[in-house]
Amino acid sequence: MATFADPKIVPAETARSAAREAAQQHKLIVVSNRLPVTLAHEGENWIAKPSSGGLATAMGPILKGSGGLWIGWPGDDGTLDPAERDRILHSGSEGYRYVAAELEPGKAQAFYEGYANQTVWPLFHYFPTRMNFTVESWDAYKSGNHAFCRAVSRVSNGEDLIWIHDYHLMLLPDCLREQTRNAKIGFFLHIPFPSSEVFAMLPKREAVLKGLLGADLIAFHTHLYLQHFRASLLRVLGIESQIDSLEYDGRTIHLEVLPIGIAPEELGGLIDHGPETAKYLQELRQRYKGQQIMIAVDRLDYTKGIPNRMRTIRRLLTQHTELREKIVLIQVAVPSREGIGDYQALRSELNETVGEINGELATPHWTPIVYLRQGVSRQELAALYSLADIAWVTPLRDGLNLVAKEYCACKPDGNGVLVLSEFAGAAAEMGEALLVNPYNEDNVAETILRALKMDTAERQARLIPMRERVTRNNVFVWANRFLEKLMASGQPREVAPALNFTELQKAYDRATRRILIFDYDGTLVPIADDPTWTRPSDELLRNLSRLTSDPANVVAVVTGRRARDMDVWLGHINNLYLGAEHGLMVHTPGEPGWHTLKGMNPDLQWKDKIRPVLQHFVDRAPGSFIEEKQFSLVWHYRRVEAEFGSWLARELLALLENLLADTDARPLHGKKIVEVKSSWANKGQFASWLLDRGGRAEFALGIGDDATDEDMFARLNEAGAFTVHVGHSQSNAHFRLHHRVGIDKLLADFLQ
Ligand code: GDG
Repeated sequence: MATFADPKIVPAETARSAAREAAQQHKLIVVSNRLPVTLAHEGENWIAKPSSGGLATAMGPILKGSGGLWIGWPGDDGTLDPAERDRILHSGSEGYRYVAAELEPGKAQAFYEGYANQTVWPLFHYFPTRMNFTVESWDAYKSGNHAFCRAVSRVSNGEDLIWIHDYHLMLLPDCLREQTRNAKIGFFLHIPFPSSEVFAMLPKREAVLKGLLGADLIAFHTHLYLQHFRASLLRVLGIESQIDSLEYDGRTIHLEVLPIGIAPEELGGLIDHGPETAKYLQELRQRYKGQQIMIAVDRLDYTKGIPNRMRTIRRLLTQHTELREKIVLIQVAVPSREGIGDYQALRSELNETVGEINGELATPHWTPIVYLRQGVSRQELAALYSLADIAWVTPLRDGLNLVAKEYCACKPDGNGVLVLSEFAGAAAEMGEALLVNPYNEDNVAETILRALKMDTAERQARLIPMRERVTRNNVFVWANRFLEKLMASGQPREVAPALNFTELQKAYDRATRRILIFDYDGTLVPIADDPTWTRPSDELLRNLSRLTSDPANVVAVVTGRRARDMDVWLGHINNLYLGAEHGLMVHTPGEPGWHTLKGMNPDLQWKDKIRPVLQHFVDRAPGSFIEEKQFSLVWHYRRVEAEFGSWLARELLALLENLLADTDARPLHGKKIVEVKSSWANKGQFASWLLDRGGRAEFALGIGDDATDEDMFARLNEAGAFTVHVGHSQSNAHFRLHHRVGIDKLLADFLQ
């Protein structure tokens, strides 16, 4: 059996020092809703009381080593003078700085108990009917996040490692990103990320996702939560992602699965080396001699399934009377969020249920449920875990659940059974536990019965591997991995500089001959849900007419669309060159109709082979449709459910690669489309042709927003043109415009 001294196990010190080393190069700033100390009244005075969570234990050495600091709310009521508050906080410090986030007076409660704990918390734990939303609570959430942002900005030099924790601060990454592109911002979500179907119910869902996307690294406890997050990005914002990253705002955002660990030595070590724990344990053993003990430790929260547990024990003791006086459930239930109605109701419900069960079943020598509606010390907690034959950990939903891991750490001989809800994130790592569906109380009762009867060999065979894992994947290793990932992320990518309008204007004004090429959708007009809705605005038509009426200008609009659309929308503008079907079809001013570029005549036999394939995808995905152009076929899936559409598109692309292998046609994945077209039909060819026709131009400009514009940029760059990418993707263009509305300004400027 492995022990903490086992050399195979990553010693906590190694992990600590690696993280410390990483953090030493930058200052580390940890941000969480609460500081790891709480300001509390002691008689007349305020004192700083440390809280001994695993996070504080893990971060302490790293923060000390990096000269870092921890920002959070210290739990005061706002009446303390700030200098005095900081002095008291400093007196409680563990060798690094605590910085108080200054929430607006009277807003701390609304921030904590509003959107965070009455909207996000219930919904993310799959309790939509408990969700409560008000505009005021959203305002308090926003202003709370801004207050944290100000606190970080005051102490950060813009180059730090910033590690933000949890659902209270989901807007903070983006608030900070607006102020700095150089800080590395990491976000860890401690609670579940729900299925996209459930997430979609969240009021302000777009703002929450955009808030998170300010980070360079976003990490979750389980792979499932990460997948839910990706699906929500696609469904709510239409953002596609890879399994471990996504491109957004010109940055690569990394996604990670990092289940948090515990500090096993901190708690487990108390069993052998803590005299208080040993004494307490001895007393408990004496007290419960001859009985099997089941331990449950939870915050008093409706997600933890405490009433279900109470109903289950009643059922067990009613159906199996032989268990009476033989088993005891010790339930530690620490009051929490007592200002919220649901929590008050739960507290009353449990008082009543426990009272009823004990009243009905207890004997003069025995009480079936020992209910502690209060916290116990870490020493007592370690003794209780060590005493217990069974840990009864059955939350209805839980981000991870540390109690499951703590129990394993306090069972050095492995002689115990972990009964664990499959809806706790910890279940993903603790497959040897007896996994149960907490909603099926019959099944939980049977499982508890099985655990009570389990022999020592099976108990050990199950618990020891989990214990080893808990020891190895401890909270130091977790923090270390997060910081390593964060250090490696956020490497600024080569992004083109923003377009300088003044410079461009000067060059435009100086030139006596100019060539201007514009893409249509996403550049001159916004992308619309239906491609037939993107008719040009009157203002755009006026601007294009005025540009083309200057004899110094050769102006073209080139698009992937059909010639027919371009004719209808732009055909009446004099002197405007038009390129359709990615430039393969051309309309030259002064000449009637359209012709193919350079008289090309591509082989189109592949169309007959591909059309039925696309039709099959249309049948599978209601809302999708085929667009037939002269030289290409397009499958549009903008109106298909986002995740399904994207999945089918990937399948279709793979299929087309095979089917088209011996033709000159190629599939292209555009914005919510899959298009098949001749490989040599591209906007680069069109740009070449126009440059030849335009003669010696002193000024050339090409603007576009999607992948099909890249060939045009490459060709125009060779000609020394201004090339401008609209948006945030990687591009060959020399300049970048954040948003297409900038084009309206640009056209207006040219025409001044
Ligand atoms: C959130 C997520 C995720 C409890 N009673 C006492 C006491 N505790 C300690 C336990 C444990 C902690 O509190 C509770 O942690 P959980 O993981 O069970 O749950 P949450 O508080 O809801 O935490 C959760 C976690 O964040 C970490 O990411 O696992 O899913 O909801 O450490 O031991 N400690 C003491 N006395 C008590 O009476 N000393």
